[in-house]
Amino acid sequence: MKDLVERLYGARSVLALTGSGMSAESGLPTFRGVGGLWHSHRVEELASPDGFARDPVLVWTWYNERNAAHRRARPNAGHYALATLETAVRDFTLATQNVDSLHLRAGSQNLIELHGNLREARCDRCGERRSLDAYGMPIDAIAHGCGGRMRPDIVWFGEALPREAWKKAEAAAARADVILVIGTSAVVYPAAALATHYTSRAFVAEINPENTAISAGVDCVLRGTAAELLPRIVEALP
Ligand code: BV8
Repeated sequence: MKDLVERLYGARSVLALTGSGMSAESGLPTFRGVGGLWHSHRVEELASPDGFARDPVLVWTWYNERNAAHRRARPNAGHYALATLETAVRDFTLATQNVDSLHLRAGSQNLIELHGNLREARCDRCGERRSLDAYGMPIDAIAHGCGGRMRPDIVWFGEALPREAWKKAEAAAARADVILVIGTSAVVYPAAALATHYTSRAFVAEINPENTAISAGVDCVLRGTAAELLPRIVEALP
């Protein structure tokens, strides 16, 4: 950890990439861990355009449940530590795969939501948007007047990431002196590539209680949780 703190202190530019493990200590289930989201649902049925076309009510039922869980959840000490770290680093970018808005609620400013978020729905035909409150999308409002369907403002498997968001994340990875990879199994692309393919010079540190697809290739592995390690790292900064 000492090496990482020294590098963070001397860094001009830092990128943090987070995944669902970031929100585990806020009580939200991860995707592939024990009791993870995918264990009770098949990915294809829920997080894909085909799945939505096949059964929009099932997909919205799942996303409404998650939206309600997100709103009940609170940012944890790890989310707040990243918001504090952003104030200590001149050029700090936070790219998250999460759609739970917890980084936003913790005060992170330069935030890129690579896979979208659950704050809004949009019509898949005319693009009209509708904010999602704590009750989510009413099932009888999925069909839109234009003939399209209201869908979560989320990036599903097989869909391209938002162009601007991806370009910004790629550029942040390319100029980063340090990349923190926190709470992700690093199996979903292209997000995972930010820590491996889009950087030539960064010191890459992984914060995760378990081994991941990129553990063997990073410069520093801190085996622990986001809410435990991130505050300690920030507190150790001179
Ligand atoms: C695309 C939706 C092309 C929102 C999600 C190579 C290049 C490009 C694409 C691909 C490729 N190979 C394969 C693909 C296709 C696919 C993909 O990556 N498949 C994987 C499964 C093999 N990628 C795509 O389809 C992407 N689109 O490539 O489009 C294209 C281009 C042009 C034009 C048209 C098309 C789109 C990917 C986005 C999919 N949407 N989410 C939602 O429903 O939430 S992905 C989903 O997985 C979530 O966003 C999630 O965040 C993400 C990654 O999972 P993790 O966050 O890592 O969660 P996981 O459970 O796996 O891991 C949790 C980790 O936390 C664990 O390591 C655990 O140990 C750790 N942990 C647990 N507790 C803690 C902790 N860590 C710290 N503290 C703790 N307390």
